[in-house]
Parts: sequence; structure tokens; C-alpha cells
Amino acid sequence: MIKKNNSISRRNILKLGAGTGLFSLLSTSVPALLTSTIARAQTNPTVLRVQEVNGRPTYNGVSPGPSFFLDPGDTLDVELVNDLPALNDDCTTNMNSFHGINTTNLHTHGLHVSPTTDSSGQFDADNVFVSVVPKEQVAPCLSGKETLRRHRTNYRFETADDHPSGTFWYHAHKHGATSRQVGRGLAGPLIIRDKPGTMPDYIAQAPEKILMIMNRGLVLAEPEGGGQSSPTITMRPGEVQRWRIINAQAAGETFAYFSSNITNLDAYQIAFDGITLPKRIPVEFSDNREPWFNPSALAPGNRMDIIVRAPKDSKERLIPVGITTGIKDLLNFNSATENVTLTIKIAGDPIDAAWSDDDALPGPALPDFDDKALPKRVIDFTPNFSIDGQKHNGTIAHQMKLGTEEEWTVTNSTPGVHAFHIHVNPFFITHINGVELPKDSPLRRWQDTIGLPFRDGGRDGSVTYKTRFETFKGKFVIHCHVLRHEDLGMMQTVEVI
Ligand SMILES: [Cu+2]
Repeated sequence: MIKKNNSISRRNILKLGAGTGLFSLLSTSVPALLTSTIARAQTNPTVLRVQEVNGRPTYNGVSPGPSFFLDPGDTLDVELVNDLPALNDDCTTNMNSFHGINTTNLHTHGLHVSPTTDSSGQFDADNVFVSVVPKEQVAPCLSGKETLRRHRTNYRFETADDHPSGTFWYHAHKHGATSRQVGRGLAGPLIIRDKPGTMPDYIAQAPEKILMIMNRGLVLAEPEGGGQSSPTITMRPGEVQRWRIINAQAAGETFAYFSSNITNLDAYQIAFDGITLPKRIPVEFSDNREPWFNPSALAPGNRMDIIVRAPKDSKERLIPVGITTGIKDLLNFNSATENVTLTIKIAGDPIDAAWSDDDALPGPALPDFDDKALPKRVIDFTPNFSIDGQKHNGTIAHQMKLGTEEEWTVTNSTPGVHAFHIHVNPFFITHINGVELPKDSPLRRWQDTIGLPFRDGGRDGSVTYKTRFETFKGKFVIHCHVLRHEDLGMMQTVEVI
């Protein structure tokens, strides 16, 4: 259920799976199994029921889960029901091991919402310390730092009227089970629509596709949930489309970057991690630089919106797009990468879709930082899946004051690759490896997740950013979004006071 905050009309609109009009160009051949699960999902869209299908967890029988479409200011109500079989595997003395694999919860990745409860205090919000155990679970054996919910819980995510519009996502975030559950499919898109009149017409009018890079490959997400792997997207010559791309992988060091040459296709990045850029930048489909230097590479957790235009004078043809995932091959660690493919099919009569040669975009709708020095804080990603030398233990590692601005440097003193993610508040990147990014660098932007350069040549890798802790007090987490690393201990509790 989604409703407006402070709505005089008390409008109470179901938006889950709405917007099918936008997706009318989607594939025509939906398998019978998928059709029946769509129908089931629509009968009670406020519920996300975690249930096994063919031995894998799903939301309402499908993976990815149904898409949520919100406007800024909307409240999203979700009842999460854990219908997985009871497993009494929680009783571990080591919380930084794979455990509690049928216990789950819900995280709204990238949203600026409360990390504790809703404003009334009655409902859970973006609180990853909540653990929803299966109905018949006898011995949850929680660590003492978690809040037990039996079988189900009600979440209420309240966004503000000025919440950034963009591509976000939701996924399970139960420590010890995150990589397994997300990797097996407990993830779905969460879109906050642009306010009318903010985006240039050629973007506002473009049909949209949501693409999720998942363990099973690249998936064209259906609004009702589920979707086609290795999809073909059909475009008429001259057609303009907006693609919202979510890197939801939880396998290995799951970076993703475009690796194919595409000729004659206009493609521009217009948003990153759900935050609109001040100007569009061309997508370099053949850019194979390291992910932290490649503006179109996606660390696990990152999202990118691109606007694409098929060539006007094109004959009917197929354009394969390779998306290479896994960073090890790129770095010559001698391990396999997979190629996740997308095919663009140019077909049909030409269309003269709205377009612009003006690169200007409305920008992030977040205040800039000025050049004044800010209090500094260093977070170090350390060996053996630890942060600041400690594995996750539930104690508060850092406290920040509400309403303050800080400069953080996140270092990586390991030779491995990690992806830093912080909940609730995004950050504005200013330096990579201690070198300030030029003012016009496409890497100088807002993100909520970033790949960390590794320790190399005797020097730690690092990323420096400015951030502000706004609106919400409470405990939340920073962690590695290589989710296996998070489960094994690479997570810290922090608190805004
Ligand atoms: Cu990591």
C-alpha cells in the first residue's frame, strides 16, 4: 500500500505493479507459469510473501519481486510474510558466518527513510536489525542485537516531498543470509518517479524498461514481478527509451560494465544511484577501465539510468550488448567472467521520438557542498572481512550528529575488491586514491555504493566523499556490498544521534 503523507484527500492508491502502460512494448511471450504468478501477485499487492519456488526463495512466487512505483512524498506500506520452512540453524556462536538462512527482512536500498521505525513508532522502517523468522521456527537464537518478528511484520517507509526521484531497489538484508537470499532472487525494483515538469520532455515521454543484473543473468523486470533473462528489447528506428539498470548481483565480486561496441546508438547516462545528474554523459560501451574509474561501471548495489535512441535510418537488425560481470578477470586474477547479454532489436517503422542535443538535466535536487573544510572520519576496510580491524559485532562503531556534514575517507587496506555502502544518506564523491576529481569529472557525483580501489604498490586504495546526516536519528549500517563479505563480518553499526 502506498499513500501520500499529509494528504488532504487521503488518497490511498495502489501503485504496485502499476504503470503497465509504460511497459506496453514489452515482450509478447510470457510463459504460462509466469502469467499465473502475476495474477497471484496482483490479488494482494501490499504483501510481500517470501516463499520457496523450486527450492529458491521468491517474493510472491516470482523473482525479481514486483516493482514498487512511488512519487516523492509517498508512504510505502509492505507486510513482509516469511513463509519459508523453519530451520533451526540460527544457533551459531559466530554471527559472522552463513546462518539463519531462512530468516529474512527488508531493506530499501538508497532511500532516505527512517532506519528505525515509521514516524508513529508503530511500524518497522528501513531497519535491518529486524529478523523475521519462519512461522514454525522454534529457536531463533538471535544475537541480542536483533529484533525478533515471528512469521510477519509490517513495514512503513515514509518518503519526504523532496525525496530524490530515481531508481532504487529493495532486497533482503538478514546478516548471515544476505548473499544467499539476494543471490537466489530476493530483490526487486523500487522506483521514485520524477516530479512532473522536472525532466526534459524527451526523457519524460520515453517508455521505460527496468533491467536487473542478477545471479541468473540480465533480467528484463516485469512490473508485476518476474522477468525474462537475456532479454531482447525492441526499438523502432528513432525510438527513445529510458533504461533503469540495477546491479542486484550477489555472486563473487560482482561488478558489471558494458563491454561491447555499439555503433549508431545514442546512449547517455542521466542518473546514478537514483540521483539525477546535472548533465547527461555519454555511455562508453567499450570502456574497460577499472570500475572506480569507469563512470558506467556498476558495483554491486549501484544503479544507472540511461536514455537510449535507436538510429533513425537503421534497417532491421539485432545489436548484441555484452555486460561483463565479475571483476577478477578484469584485474587478471585469472577467474572466469560471465557475459550477460542483452539484444536490442531494431524493427518496425521509423518513429520521430522527442530528442534533444542539450546535455542539461535538472541535477540531483540535493544541495551542493561548498569548499569549506569538514570534520574528517576514516573508515578502513581491513583484511579477513573486517572494518577498522573488527568483524561485525553489533556495537556502535561511529556516531554522527544529526544535521552535520562530514568528510569521510573510506580506505581499502586489502588486496581484494570491496564495495562500500551506507544506508539512509547518500554521499558526494570528491577524491579517488587521494586525488581530487576535477570539477567536471563524471565520477564527481552522488552515490550510495562505490567500488573501492584495492591496496596496490604498497598503498591503500581510497575514496573520499562529503555527506550530511539529515532527518533521521538512529542506528543503521555501513557494509561491503559484495554481500558474501558482509555475511562474513564486513559490516559496522553506526548511529546518528
Ligand atoms: Cu567486500
